[in-house]
Amino acid sequence: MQNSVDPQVGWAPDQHKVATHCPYCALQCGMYISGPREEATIGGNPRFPVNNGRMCIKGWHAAATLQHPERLRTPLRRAADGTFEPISWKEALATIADNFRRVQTHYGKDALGVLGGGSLTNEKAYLLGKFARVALGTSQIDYNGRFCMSSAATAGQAAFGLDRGLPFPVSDIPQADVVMLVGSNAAETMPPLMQYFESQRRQGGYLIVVDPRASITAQTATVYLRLTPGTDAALANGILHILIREGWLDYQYIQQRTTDFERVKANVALYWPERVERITGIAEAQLFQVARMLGEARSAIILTARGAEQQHQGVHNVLSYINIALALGLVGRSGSGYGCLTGQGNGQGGREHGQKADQLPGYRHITDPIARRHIAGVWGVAEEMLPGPGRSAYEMLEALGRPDGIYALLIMGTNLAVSAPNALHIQERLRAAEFMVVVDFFLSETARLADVVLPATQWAEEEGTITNLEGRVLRRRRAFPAPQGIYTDSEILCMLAATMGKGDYFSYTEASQIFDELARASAGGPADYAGISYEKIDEQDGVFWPCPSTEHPGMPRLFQERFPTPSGRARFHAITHQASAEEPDATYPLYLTTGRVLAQYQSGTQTRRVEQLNASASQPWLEVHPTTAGTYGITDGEPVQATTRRGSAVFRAKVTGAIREDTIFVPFHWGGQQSANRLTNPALDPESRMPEFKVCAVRIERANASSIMEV
Ligand SMILES: Nc1nc2c(c(=O)[nH]1)N[C@H]1C(S)=C(S)[C@@H](COP(=O)(O)OP(=O)(O)OC[C@H]3O[C@@H](n4cnc5c(=O)[nH]c(N)nc54)[C@H](O)[C@@H]3O)O[C@H]1N2
Ligand SMILES: Nc1nc2c(c(=O)[nH]1)N[C@H]1C(S)=C(S)[C@@H](COP(=O)(O)OP(=O)(O)OC[C@H]3O[C@@H](n4cnc5c(=O)[nH]c(N)nc54)[C@H](O)[C@@H]3O)O[C@H]1N2
Ligand code: SF4
Ligand SMILES: [Mo]
Repeated sequence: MQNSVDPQVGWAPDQHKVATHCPYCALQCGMYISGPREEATIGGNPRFPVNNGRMCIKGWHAAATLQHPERLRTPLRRAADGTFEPISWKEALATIADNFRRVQTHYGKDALGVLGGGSLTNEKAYLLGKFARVALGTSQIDYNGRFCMSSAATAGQAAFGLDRGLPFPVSDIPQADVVMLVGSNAAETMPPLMQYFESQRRQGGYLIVVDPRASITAQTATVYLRLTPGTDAALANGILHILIREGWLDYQYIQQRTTDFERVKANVALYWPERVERITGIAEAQLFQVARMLGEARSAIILTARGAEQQHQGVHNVLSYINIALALGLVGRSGSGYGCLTGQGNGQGGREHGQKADQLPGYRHITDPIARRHIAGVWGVAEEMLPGPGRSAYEMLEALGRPDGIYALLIMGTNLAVSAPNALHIQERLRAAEFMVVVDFFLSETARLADVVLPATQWAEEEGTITNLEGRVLRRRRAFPAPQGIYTDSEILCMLAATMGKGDYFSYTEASQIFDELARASAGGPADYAGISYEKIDEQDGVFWPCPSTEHPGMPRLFQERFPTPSGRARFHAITHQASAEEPDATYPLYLTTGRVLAQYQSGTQTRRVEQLNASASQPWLEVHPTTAGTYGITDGEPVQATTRRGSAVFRAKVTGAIREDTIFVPFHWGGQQSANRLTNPALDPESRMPEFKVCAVRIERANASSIMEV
C-alpha cells in the first residue's frame, strides 16, 4: 500500500496526498486525502487490500467535518444561566483538576468515572486507561464497546480462549462454499465488504442471511431466514439438531479439537424442527435446507453482527452459532471459521488496551497478578496503586449521583445521550453528575449536558493506529496540522495529568512514543503488539496481532493448530434459548428492533453535519409492514408515534413488505423527539453487560403532522 509513500510523512513523493484510513467503521477503508484543508478531497486507495479502492458515501464525504462551521474551537464552560462561555485552556484545565480533586476528596477516588469509545485510536484508548488508573487513581473506566460487540467478545473468549473479531482476513471469505451472515446488514454498514460476498457467489458459493428484515443485504442471499426477533439461539440449536440427526458433522475435529460436545448434543435434542419453527417462525423445510447447505459444504464461514449480539442473551446467541461452527470443524481451517463483524473504527483495538473496566493493556485481566506486575513495571508505579475492576458502562451511568456512586465524569469519544438504551433516563442520570467533562469535535447531545467541553483534533489532523475488524493494525496519518488552539486527545490527557501533578507519567511528544509504550505494555498478553511499530505497519499492509517480536510477521489466521485455552481445545456451550426480556403483549403488541442506515453513522454527531449525507437520510423513519400499517390506519410518509414502557418518539412511516408483520424497525442516529433510544430496553446480558437494543415491545399509533414538526 504505502510503497510509494514516504513513511515519515505519509506523502507520496510525486503527489500531495496522504495515505490514511476512514474515520468511521471497522472496515477502515484505505483512502487518500489531499489538501488544502478548505478543499480537501478524498479518494479510495486501490492498493489497500481490504477495500481495494472502494468506499461508501460516508468515507467519500469524511472531509466535510474538518471545516465545519459548528466545529468547537475553544474550551467551553457552562455559565450560571446554563449557556456555554468560551474559556482559555489554562482555565479549563484548572477547573477540571479542581473539580476532580474536590469530588475525589469528598466521595472517594472511585467517585470519578471515565468513559471512552471504540472510535479512539489505540494510543488514545491505551492512554485513557492509564490516565484513569495512574493520574486519577480510579477503577471506574469503561467504554461504549459494551454497547457494540461485547457479547461476541465474551463468547469468543469462552469458546476459543481469545477474542479477535475475525480470526482470518476478509480475503478468505470468497473461499467459503457457504457463508452464513447473522444479524448483519453489511450492504449498508460496510458496503465495500460486499465485494467479498459477491466474489464468493460468483464462484458458486451460497449466502445465507438471518434477519427479521429483508434488508438490502438479505436481498442478495441465496437463502433468507426471516426469523422472529430475539430467537437466534433457538434457530442455531435447531440447525445443529438437524446436523446431528443427519450425521453431517466433523467427528474427528470434535474429538481432537473440542470439549463438551456431548452436553450440547443432549441439549439440542430438545430443539426438534417443529418446536424451532414455532419459536423462530422459520419453516421446517427451510431449516433443513440451511442445515444441508452447511453440512454438505467443504468450507463455510459463519459471521455474526449486532442483530444477534445486542440482546440480553447476546453471548448465548453467539455461542450457539459457534457451536455449529465447531461441530462442522470450521474453526482454524482455511476458507472456514466463525467471526464477528466488529463495528466501530477501532472497535477491535479499543477493546484490547485497557479502557475497559476489568482490563489492562494487551487484553489482560486486571485481577491477574502477573499482568498487574508487568503493567505496573511499564508504568513505573507500585503494583498496589493499580485499582481493581470497575463498573461497566451502563452501570456507571446508573450510579451517577447515587450514594457510593459516581459524581464526576470524563467522557471522550461517545455520545451516550443519543446512543445509550433508555436514553431519557440516561440523560437524567448525566444531569445528576456534579461535574462532567466532554471532549469532542462538536457540541454533541452529551456535550450539551457537560460543565466543561474541550475541543479535540479530528482524524486527519493527528497520528495514530487503529486495529481493523480483521485484527490488522493500521496507521492513520496526519494530513493537516491541528487548527489553532485545538489539541489532540492525547495532548489533552497529558496536559490534564500535568495539571493534576502526574505529568511525569505522561510526558510524550509524539503518538509513536505512546504506541511504543503500548507495545511494551501488551508484551506477553493475548493481544500482543510487542513486535509492531509504525515502521513495520508502513512496510506491510498493516500488521495482524499477535506479533510478539520484531522478527515476527504477525498472524493473519488464528487457531490453526490449537486454541489458547488451558486444554488447547475449543469449548462447546450448551445453550437454552430464552424469551426476550420484554415480549409483545396486549398493550405493546409489536416487536421494535433498531439499527443503522447507510448515510448516517452512530449517534450522528459527525454525519448529521454533512450535507451530502443528510441529502439521503436527514430524518429517521419507522419501517412497518403494509398489513400492520393497515391495521393502525398508518400511511407511508405520515407521522407515527411509537411508545414503549420507557418513552415515546415520533417518526415518519415507511411502509414496506421487507419487514415482518409483527416487527417495526427504527434507525438510532438521531436525538430529541426522533431518538430510537427513548424506546429501547436496557435489560443487560448477564456476562457481557450488553443492552437489548435489538428487541423490545412497542405500540404504534398515528400521530398528527405537527408532532414531527416539533423535532
Ligand atoms: N452506515 C453505518 N455503518 C456503520 C455504522 C453506522 O452507524 N452507520 N456503525 C458501525 C458499527 S459501530 C457497528 S456495531 C456496525 C453494525 O453493523 P450491523 O450489525 O450490520 O448493523 P445493525 O443495523 O445494527 O444490525 C444489523 C441487522 O440486525 C437485524 N436484527 C434485528 N434483530 C435481530 C435479531 O433478533 N436477530 C438477527 N439475526 N438479526 C436481527 C436488523 O434488522 C439489522 O438489519 O456497523 C458499523 N457501520
Ligand atoms: N438503539 C440502538 N442504540 C445503539 C445501537 C443500536 O444498534 N441501536 N448500537 C450501539 C453501538 S453498536 C454503538 S458502537 C454505539 C455508538 O454510539 P456512540 O458511542 O455515541 O458513538 P459515536 O456516535 O461514534 O460517538 C462518538 C462521539 O465522540 C466523538 N468522537 C469521535 N471520534 C472521536 C475522537 O477520536 N476523540 C474524541 N474526543 N471524540 C470523538 C463524536 O463526534 C461523537 O460525538 O451506539 C449503540 N447504540
Ligand atoms: S465502509 Fe466504513 S471504513 Fe469504508 S468508507 Fe464506509 S464508513 Fe468508511
Ligand atoms: Mo458498534
